[in-house]
Amino acid sequence: MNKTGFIFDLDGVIVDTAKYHFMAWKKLANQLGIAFSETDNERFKGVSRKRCLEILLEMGNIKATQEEFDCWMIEKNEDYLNYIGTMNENEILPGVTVILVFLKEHNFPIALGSASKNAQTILEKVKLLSYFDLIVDGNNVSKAKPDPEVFLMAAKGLDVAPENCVVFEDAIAGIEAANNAGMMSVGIGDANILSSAHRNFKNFTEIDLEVIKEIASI
Ligand code: B16
Ligand code: MG
Repeated sequence: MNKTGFIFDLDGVIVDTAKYHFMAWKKLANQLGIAFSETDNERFKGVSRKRCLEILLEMGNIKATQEEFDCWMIEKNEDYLNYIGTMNENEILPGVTVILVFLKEHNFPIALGSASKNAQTILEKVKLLSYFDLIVDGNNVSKAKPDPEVFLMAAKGLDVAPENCVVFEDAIAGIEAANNAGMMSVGIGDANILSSAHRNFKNFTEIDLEVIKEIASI
């Protein structure tokens, strides 16, 4: 039987980096005189850095020159990298490591499928990099979720057919991307929000190994 490939989103699935993204966007928003709340930050989850800045500037009705835009992108990322500077394995979301250890022990192909350009740095910081056979992130893709590009690239890299891949995602656009790729989508978070997912769990502690075995048909 063909092996199942497991693809993990990063922010909101493996670690909660959204709070650090929020701090960095909030700092820039304050500087530009734009009101920016945690609710506004929800719109930024799973969205590329460039698109996030475009949305922020639209919110503030600010027209930026290309030079300003590039400068604010760099500034936001430098602040973000500062905030995540002290991240360590204590920030891995509950239940994630147990699943990764199990998948690795059973030789399942594992990939990361994230919009972040800082994915590798974060996996290194939380000491999970060695679990991943492949990283597909914001540095590799040209089309953002809900386009299936990121997950199709991961399936190809893992040499697993899309229909044999399972995607763990916390964002609506990510679930749609997985569905568009013809993969099994597993929503991590609020089932009412992630209603288009094939399976839903609040977090990884709800996914016991029996569920993984069932999904992987072992
Ligand atoms: P960066 P994910 C996404 O990660 C975040 O959810 C989103 O808020 C962020 O803007 C995006 O990565 C880009 O991140 O600025 O580090 O390149 O959920 O796709 O893992
Ligand atoms: Mg996410």
